[in-house]
Amino acid sequence: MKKRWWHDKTAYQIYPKSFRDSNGDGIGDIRGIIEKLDYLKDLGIGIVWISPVYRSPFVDQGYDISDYYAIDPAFGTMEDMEELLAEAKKRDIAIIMDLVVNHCSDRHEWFQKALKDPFGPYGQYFYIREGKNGRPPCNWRSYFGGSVWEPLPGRANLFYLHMFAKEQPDLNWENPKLRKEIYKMIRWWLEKGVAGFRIDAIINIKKDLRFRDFPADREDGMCAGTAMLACAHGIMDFLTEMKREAFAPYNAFTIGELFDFDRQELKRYIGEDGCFESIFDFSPHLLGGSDHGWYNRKPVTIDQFRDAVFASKAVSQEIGMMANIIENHDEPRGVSRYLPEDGRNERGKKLLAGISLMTFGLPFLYQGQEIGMTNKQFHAIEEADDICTLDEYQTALEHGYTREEALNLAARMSRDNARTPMQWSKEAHGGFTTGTPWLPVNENYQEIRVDEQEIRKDSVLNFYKQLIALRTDPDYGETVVYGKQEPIFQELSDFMGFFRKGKEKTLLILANIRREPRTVELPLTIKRVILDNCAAGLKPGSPISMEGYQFLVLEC
Ligand code: TEU
Ligand code: CA
Repeated sequence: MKKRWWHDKTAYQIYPKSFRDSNGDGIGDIRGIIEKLDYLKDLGIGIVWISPVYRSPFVDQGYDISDYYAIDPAFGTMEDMEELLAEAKKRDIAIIMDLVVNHCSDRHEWFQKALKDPFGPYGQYFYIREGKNGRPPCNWRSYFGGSVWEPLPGRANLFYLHMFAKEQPDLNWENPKLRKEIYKMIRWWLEKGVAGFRIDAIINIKKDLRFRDFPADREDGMCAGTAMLACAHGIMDFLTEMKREAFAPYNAFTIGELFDFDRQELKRYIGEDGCFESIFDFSPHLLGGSDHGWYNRKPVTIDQFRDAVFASKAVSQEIGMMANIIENHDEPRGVSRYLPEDGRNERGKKLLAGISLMTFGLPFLYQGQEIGMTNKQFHAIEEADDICTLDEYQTALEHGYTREEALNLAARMSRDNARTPMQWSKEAHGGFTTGTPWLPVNENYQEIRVDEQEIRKDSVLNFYKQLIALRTDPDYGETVVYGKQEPIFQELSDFMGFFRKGKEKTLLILANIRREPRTVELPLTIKRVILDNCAAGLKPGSPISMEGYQFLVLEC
């Protein structure tokens, strides 16, 4: 694998609205991020992705952009952004922005002009089509519920396409003028000093232009819009052009968010000839999913989780480095989702951290993960802010669940779980704001908070620091970053074991993912315990006995 500057880094996602509020208006902001750069540096972070801070009406929390060249006043000013870039640079932290170019906001001037003149040049920036006698052109369902087609106001039988909310019209990538506008905008930000981009929902930019009906997958007569993606060919033309025209001249770091792509084609996305530097590894997150909605998701076992990670790494480590995540702003908190109930404690959280950081890949943390933040408690659906949660709640109701059941089902996967304010201290609202936070802080902020974990040696936070430091460790760094990953003990249940075989060192990683202890027969002799989440130590020889939820990194 050709070495890249970012391979030994650890990355961190900031959801700016909930990270740190510097002026007491209840909304996190860019100055708040600047305040916390030293915290990130101390954690060992080398790359920071900031979710969208562009001007936006916030129908989808900034993923609906009305001006790509402006900072939303809720987050600060362009000067704040420039200062953030300069301050991050001083600390050797690369800042990457969110690139949301599958769609924009319906308030964007392009769309406003398209509304005025659907057949004019800006109409060509979007997908505007005739309906079937006033009904949508086809039966695709949007990600957030309802048809992907919305009537164009004041125009009989004309519709525009939106894969996400109706306030997020899809941009027409088939139009070379639109593509040029986007590349120009990307270069403008790279010129300003951003190191690259996390690229939102990018697989959606290529449509099957036949816009035909698919067999319905729910009683609503519609079919998930994603079904179309398998029939949409030729996305690589767009992606390689974008790389050539926008990213490559600046050597930008790019990380794609893709769900529906052909795993056989990974080589085209990452690695030496890939159109991106990296993409997120969502293999564990896809487990248990259902076409019918969140209410119908299946529980995921530890063994399924492990096998999904192994299967993904077996392919990707031959090609390039994907990014390991356990959660982000769209997913529930990993510790609430993947750990069995009796393991949702500090020991279990360290184990999950260990798995995520010791498997082959670029570790990508989400704010609050490093202190083991957990899902939010929902008492009523009115507490939900996220459009996706509200839609999934409705879907559950429509399928006969009671309001209480529907609430619990929606809460399990809600995107608000990870969007509650960062828990900095035991002060009001976790020290996130001196005002009233836009989304209430998690009720457990007194127990789970940064200031307490910073000074306690055996905290989750300090375990993360140790794991992160291993990537640049003079003795073990090469093995942790590039060592070949080989599974072992796959026949055991509720257990995850693997080697990382580097040029000079071999590490053995063992995770006993259950409450009961167990003994494990080791195939090699152990030279040293590098990390242990139990501080239980290890007696020489084999078999070894492992405690419940013990996690070990051993040198053999
Ligand atoms: O997410 C893309 C995406 O596919 C998600 O909608 C995902 O299916 C869903 O969140 C699962 O609950 C990106 C952003 O990360 C997300 O926050 C945005 O809402 C979305 O794009 C639209 O921009
Ligand atoms: Ca603020």
